[in-house]
Amino acid sequence: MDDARFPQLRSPAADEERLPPPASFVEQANVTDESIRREFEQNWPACWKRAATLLDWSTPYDRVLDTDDGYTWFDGGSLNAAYNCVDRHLEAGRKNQAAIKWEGKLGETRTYTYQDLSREVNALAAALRDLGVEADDVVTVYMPMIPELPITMLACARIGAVHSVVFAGFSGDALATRMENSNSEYLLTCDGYYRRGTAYDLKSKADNACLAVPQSVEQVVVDRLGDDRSLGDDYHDYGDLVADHEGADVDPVARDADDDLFLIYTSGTTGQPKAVRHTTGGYLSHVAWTSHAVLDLEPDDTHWCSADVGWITGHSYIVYGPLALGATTVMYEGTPDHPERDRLWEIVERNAVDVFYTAPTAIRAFMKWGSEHPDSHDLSSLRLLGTVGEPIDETAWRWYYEHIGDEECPIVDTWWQTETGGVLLSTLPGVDPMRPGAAGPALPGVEADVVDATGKSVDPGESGSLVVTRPWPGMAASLCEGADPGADSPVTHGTGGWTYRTGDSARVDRDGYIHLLGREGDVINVAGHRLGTTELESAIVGVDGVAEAAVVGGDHDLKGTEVYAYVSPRKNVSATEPLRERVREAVADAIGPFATPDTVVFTPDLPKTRSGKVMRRYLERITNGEELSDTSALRNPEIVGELESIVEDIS
Ligand code: 6R9
Repeated sequence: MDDARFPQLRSPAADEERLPPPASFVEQANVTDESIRREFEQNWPACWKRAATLLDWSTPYDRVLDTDDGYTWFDGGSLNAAYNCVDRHLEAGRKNQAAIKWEGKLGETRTYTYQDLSREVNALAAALRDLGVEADDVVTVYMPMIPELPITMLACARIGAVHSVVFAGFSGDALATRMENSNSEYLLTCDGYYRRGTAYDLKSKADNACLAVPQSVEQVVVDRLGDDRSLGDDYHDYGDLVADHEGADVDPVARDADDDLFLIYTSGTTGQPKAVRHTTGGYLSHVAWTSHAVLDLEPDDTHWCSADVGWITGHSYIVYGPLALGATTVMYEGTPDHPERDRLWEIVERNAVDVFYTAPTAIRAFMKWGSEHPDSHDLSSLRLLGTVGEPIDETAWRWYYEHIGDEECPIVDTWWQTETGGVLLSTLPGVDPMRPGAAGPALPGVEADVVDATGKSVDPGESGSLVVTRPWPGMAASLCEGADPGADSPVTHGTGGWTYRTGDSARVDRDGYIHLLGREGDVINVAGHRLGTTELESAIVGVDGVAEAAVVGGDHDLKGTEVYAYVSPRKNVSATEPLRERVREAVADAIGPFATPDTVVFTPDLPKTRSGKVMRRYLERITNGEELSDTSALRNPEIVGELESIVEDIS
């Protein structure tokens, strides 16, 4: 992808701008020592012990990084994640401090102190054990944004079980694929959830998934809707299980540093979602350290990351990072514009939120709704703002800085991925100047580069592929699998050194700040959600009457990218509205409604090379109204003009 989509990021003015962090922030920041990068540099990887010291270990580790057999962070050490996120805060005298503040639909709220959280986690952990869950078993969690979701994650962690949270917006089919892949025999879900005041069913999707997988599954269901519907007797009621185990005290199971903490599925370049496995020691250290150094969290803080716990952002910065540090974490159910467009600001004000972390796609929506919504609330509790998930353009950055932060709060534009576990690129808010539109340099201890197709570093200002050239504690354990030469692994370890190909394209400026330009290849990022084009295409070609399909991203003011599906019907099948609807439904069924194509373009043929490869790059240019200068590589160049006029007609 070239960087024409983000012209703001290319302007020389943006490259030179440096906004110092506000002095009032620096005075109190967790990390203010400018020498920190040098220290990490001189003493790498030993400096990462700073991250591990934020945790309590059952057994101290022997070495920070062991490279004898793969990459093991904090080798020899053992710890329990639930102990670190709950028990030790009780021992530190904070049992009455709020751990989770939950904002439900229409003004409904719940607060769990650390003491409450401990009680709930212990009761559920005991119940899971009674159901037969053992250490290393995979427990699938398919829940919306209710407190039972983090409680379940922590209950699993307490007994050493591996949770696999599946975003509640995924379809039953997508849930089944993930449960089958991980051979998970336990599913914790709920009857339904609320969105914009309407109740949605989840239980029947969960039931369909259980029917579709070969293994037999024990289901535990939270009664969220409270409508006393009969759900059948093939499941356990979450409330009853917890009540039956009230007062239980379950010893936290010490896990080796490289034992799995959880699995999470993400879209890759292949048709199948891939399982990303995160470790207990490295992952937890990394998210605790980045919550401390990048989000500047302190135990007394109220932190609000507005993501869904079903994605990695929610795992790391709603649940594990803030709770490991003993802070208060806010979670909310629903949408930012219901009941009113000031919902988020009302929540910030009422909970005196200190740190707010959201996605550029949300900021663009706030901007469109108008500054009167934040302006009508007292947001002076805010100290730091963060963004994650996609590049943030300079206009949205400034709006966020002025209207939400009142020019008093630094913004951290944090770049990372499901595979990285936690933040890898960001300014340190108490140390580095900010540059709107650039994520910033690599964090201390992290080394990143932008390279060309041969792996050579490109000059400042040139775009290329973003690579990370050293391991880091939060790296997924699954990342290095198949790292032997020739295997299709993103990690290579050879004469050229250790390299992880991130799949993003980027540009580095003269100060070493990295400007992200978007995904390379077959992954698109829609409203901060990663979608594999192959996954969508295979759902579409499964529709009766469809011959071929290609999916690309089109520029969108709010979502950043929207999904365009180019579909060619089979011979003698007409391109009708019902077919279009079936295409959309097929994607909603296979993946989830959030992935439904915004636009379905029917075409007699797709642009192809002489060898028959679909040229997605051409389709992307056509979608975005960009010139195609040379179509000589195509077998069917005539289709280009035809598609250009179809696309022009719809936009
Ligand atoms: C945490 C998360 C990862 C992809 C990543 C990149 C994009 C994330 C970004 C960013 C520009 C940022 N991305 N943060 N792009 N600036 N600050 O989002 O994980 O769902 O795995 O997505 O998101 O393209 O490769 P994940």
